[in-house]
Amino acid sequence: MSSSQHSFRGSSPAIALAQRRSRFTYRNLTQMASYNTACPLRVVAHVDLDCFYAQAEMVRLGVPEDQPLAVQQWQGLIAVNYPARAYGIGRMCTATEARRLCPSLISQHVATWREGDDKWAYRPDAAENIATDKVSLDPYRLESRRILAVIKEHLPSHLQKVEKAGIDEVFLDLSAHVHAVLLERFPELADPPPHGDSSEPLPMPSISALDWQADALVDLDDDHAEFDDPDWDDVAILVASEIVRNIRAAIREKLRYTCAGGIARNKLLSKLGSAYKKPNQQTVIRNGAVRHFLSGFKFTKFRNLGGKLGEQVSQAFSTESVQELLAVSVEQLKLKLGDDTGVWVYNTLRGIDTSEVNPRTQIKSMLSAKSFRPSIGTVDQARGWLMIFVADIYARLVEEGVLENKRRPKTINLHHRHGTQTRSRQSPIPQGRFLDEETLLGLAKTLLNQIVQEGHIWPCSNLSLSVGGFEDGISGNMGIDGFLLKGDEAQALNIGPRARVEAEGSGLPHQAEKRRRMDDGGIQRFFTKKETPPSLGSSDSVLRENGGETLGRRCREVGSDGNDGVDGPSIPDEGAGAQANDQKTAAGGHPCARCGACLEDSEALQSHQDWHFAKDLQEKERGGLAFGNQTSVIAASPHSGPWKTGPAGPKRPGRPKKTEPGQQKLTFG
Ligand code: DCP
Ligand code: CA
Ligand code: CA
Repeated sequence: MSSSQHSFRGSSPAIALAQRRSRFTYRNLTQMASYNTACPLRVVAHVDLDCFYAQAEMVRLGVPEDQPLAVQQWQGLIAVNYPARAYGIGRMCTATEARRLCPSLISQHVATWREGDDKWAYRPDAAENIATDKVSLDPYRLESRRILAVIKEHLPSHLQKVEKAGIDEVFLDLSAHVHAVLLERFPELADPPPHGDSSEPLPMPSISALDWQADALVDLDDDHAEFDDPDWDDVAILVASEIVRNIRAAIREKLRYTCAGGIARNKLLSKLGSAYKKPNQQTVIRNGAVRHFLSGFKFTKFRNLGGKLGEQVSQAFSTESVQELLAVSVEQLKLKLGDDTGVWVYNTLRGIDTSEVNPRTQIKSMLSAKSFRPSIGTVDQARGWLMIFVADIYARLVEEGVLENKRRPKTINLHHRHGTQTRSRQSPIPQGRFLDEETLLGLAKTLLNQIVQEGHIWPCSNLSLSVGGFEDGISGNMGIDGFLLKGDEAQALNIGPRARVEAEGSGLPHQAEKRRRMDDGGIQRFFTKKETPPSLGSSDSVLRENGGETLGRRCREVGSDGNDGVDGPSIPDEGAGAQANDQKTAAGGHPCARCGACLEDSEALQSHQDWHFAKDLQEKERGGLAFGNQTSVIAASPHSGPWKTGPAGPKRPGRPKKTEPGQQKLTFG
């Protein structure tokens, strides 16, 4: 963006401005450049694609923009475009109901892999072939990457901080970029502070009116007069809003997608902002508007307050209203929720969120899975599925640069479910030699054979294959060492991985440990990376993104318009990934002992637990989890953007301290 593009208008008399002092200091300005999360001039944006899968299909099929279209998976709908929403169609509808509501609806089934075929494809008869097909999200994953690339291209490479927060959304910390633009447009800001004292206030901005163009502007709080001269936080947010508008225009122009944006001072607010006005709009929440903006919400719509924690808070204070809870003192909150949680909730209700935007674009693991209905009963069938899984995973490995030896996984894991028993086998992937599809398939089959040898494994209701432990490959010449297996790899391949079989609810020692750790976990127990299990209608968790079977809707989602709300399930890093064992369960369903989710039937429960299993694998690869050093305004809080800051997340319960090489410990129920 050039400085000539700026959109400030008007100017107050310079003398009047010189007499007024900014609320911000030179230090605050410098903090912007280093992405300091406590900086009061911080600017964060959230960009979320409108009805993403539906748009992807519209673009692919070249259908007119006003054509109602939904994306179907088996008999359910997983994405609905806005013209179709106008007919009352939402994710709650079945394909049949939707067509009744709108006979001209295009109901496009997702692409599938098919038993006996080595490619995913759009198949007209997919909906009737749930037994032989497996959903492929590759088309959406590819579009997601193209969109991310456009976003990155439109930000200066040395001043970007982009967090892919789901298959169709990103957070952008625009602070450093905006800082650079401010210095360019307001050269007075580059002057040294008076007396060299960085705690001196900045001069007021030399403008009196800001042109917000088409942005939806949240009204200011009552005590903020609209005609107040803008201070630097307003100017910063305006610059950020211009950047977001340009990015959205570029996505539209280059790839034909529309998206919504939210611009505010942190992730919490920007995420609420992007969902505020959809489709194809952006919402600005100035600092002076935060209180007004938040007061209309239920706090259960906030990041991290959608789950168990939110439930606990609403029970403790008999309300879900932000407005009502604002009257509660921090002392009362601490009393009912514990010190850390109390302080964290107190801050969150006031729109304070110091979690970082974390560039985390590299894939850590890939999973390909299938729940069988009906179950499968022979080794040949299982092998057939392994071929599909390997083809699915290998195609994604190629995208990741496995052919060029850029990145490659270190481990492969097979997970098998029979009744309530889950078995898994893991082995290293030999490094130092070219990784081809046959090698992977060979490893997968070896793992299957090991499970088969145990006996009593049929019928099988779920199989999943995953690879993980990605490492940057060594390109160029490799010494001979590179072609030799390291000790533990060789050992594991020779001896075969050891594994455990656990029955659900077996009450093994680690469960007790899990409970104990959670009990003393304070607020941390509420924060896991939120990847709503697919059977709860997850939209784009990493697993889903990485190819886990989309299981369609089983439980009611928030909202009835297909938009699952501002705290929707599409935020891998957010939300109270409720996982306490003592979770209350809804009447009549099949409760998950891990997270308390209530599933419709035992099959759904199994699939859901498979999701947990795969998540555990992912987490394991991420290594030990510890809290980042986040500070809150009131007190040090252990909360931070869970996981995202690499080590910023809760200690995962239920993880045995040590596993043998090649051993995968299951942590169901
Ligand atoms: N998704 C899914 N199952 C769900 C929710 C979402 O498969 N229960 C997929 C399809 C969505 C995509 O993830 O297109 C992104 O999810 P969002 O929650 O962002 O919803 P949309 O992008 O579809 O709609 P909106 O315009 O409300 O953001
Ligand atoms: Ca979306
Ligand atoms: Ca989303």
